[in-house]
Amino acid sequence: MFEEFKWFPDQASTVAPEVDMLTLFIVVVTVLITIMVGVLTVGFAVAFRRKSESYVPAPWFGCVPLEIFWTLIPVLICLVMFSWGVKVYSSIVVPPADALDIYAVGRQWMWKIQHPEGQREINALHVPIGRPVKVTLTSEDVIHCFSIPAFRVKQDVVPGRYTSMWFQATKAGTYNLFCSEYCGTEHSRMIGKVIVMEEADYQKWLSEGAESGQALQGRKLYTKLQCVTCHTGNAEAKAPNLEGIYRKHIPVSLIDGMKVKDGTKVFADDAYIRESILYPNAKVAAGWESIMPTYQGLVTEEELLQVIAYIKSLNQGQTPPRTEETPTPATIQNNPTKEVK
Ligand code: HEC
Ligand SMILES: [Cu+2]
Repeated sequence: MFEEFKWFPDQASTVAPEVDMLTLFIVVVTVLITIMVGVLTVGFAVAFRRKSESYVPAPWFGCVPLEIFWTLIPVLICLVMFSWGVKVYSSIVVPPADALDIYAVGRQWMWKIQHPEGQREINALHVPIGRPVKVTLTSEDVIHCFSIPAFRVKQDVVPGRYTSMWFQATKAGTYNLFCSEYCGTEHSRMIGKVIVMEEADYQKWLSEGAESGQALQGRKLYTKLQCVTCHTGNAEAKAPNLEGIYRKHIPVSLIDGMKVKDGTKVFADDAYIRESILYPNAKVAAGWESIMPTYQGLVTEEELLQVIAYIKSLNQGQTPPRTEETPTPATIQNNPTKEVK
């Protein structure tokens, strides 16, 4: 029964040893201080016990060196914990710029994962060894928490918002992926596996069964959802050109229906693009009418991620022409021999 027992889960990421060292340090210091306080309490109770009915102890008016000693030492210990904690925390929170982008959507009760190359998986996450991986997270329903104990990382997954986490796996193998935020009846079964593979195996896995890239899926949606009728990318367009807007600063005229100062800009990250699609009037791009319809209820969180991946990949001159065929079931039925792109 105890063969499986481990004090700590595997250390399988770059931050795992750092987190463990810090945890160990805090535990050891806490235990030592607890023992010291316990021993002193009992020892003093015995040493300074009331020795007779008439015994009156000598009055004690304090001791400045002692006060300084027992203030400074705990302060120093706390500062060490604090600065060490900040160092470890910041290395966990800030992803390296070259990190691989992976997207995960949580829902009651499963994890749905998309790779930019088009692979999709449920309750499984394949990652290469030795490369930083950033996971952008969102939820379709309630708050979940994406937790990989062997990597010592966990991050809340919140509906209506993108959060992210990153890690770099150091050991090939299969590890647990948990939801660690109570999210309903079957929360305890919201369990997946993280499979860490050698780079070559990972590349092979990526190429197997990927329908088509995430951005390509997004491109299909871009025509299917009629985005292209307004965002044509040319001079007569009724809507801003979306080519190259990702991670640019965009001038806006209205925020939540309120006029803002000329020259106010917002940062076009994933969250901004998601908001532009679901709540087009939340921020209106300067110089444009707010005629964009909301796509709330028409796109799933997964499709949103695909559209965002597409907009991310969209470079100058790449907006598809408005006339491009959109493969809808109707056209396929009517023209069975016609080739659809
Ligand atoms: C009826 C025309 C119309 C349609 C259809 C439309 N949009 Fe828009 N879109 C606009 C207009 C006009 C703006 C600028 C005003 C604003 O920000 O609301 C805009 C703004 C945006 C922005 C912010 C751009 C920026 O420069 O700040 C994004 C992103 C966007 N749309 C994406 C989409 C996507 C994706 C679709 C399809 C799912 C879509 N739009 C469909 C008209 C449209
Ligand atoms: Cu959950």
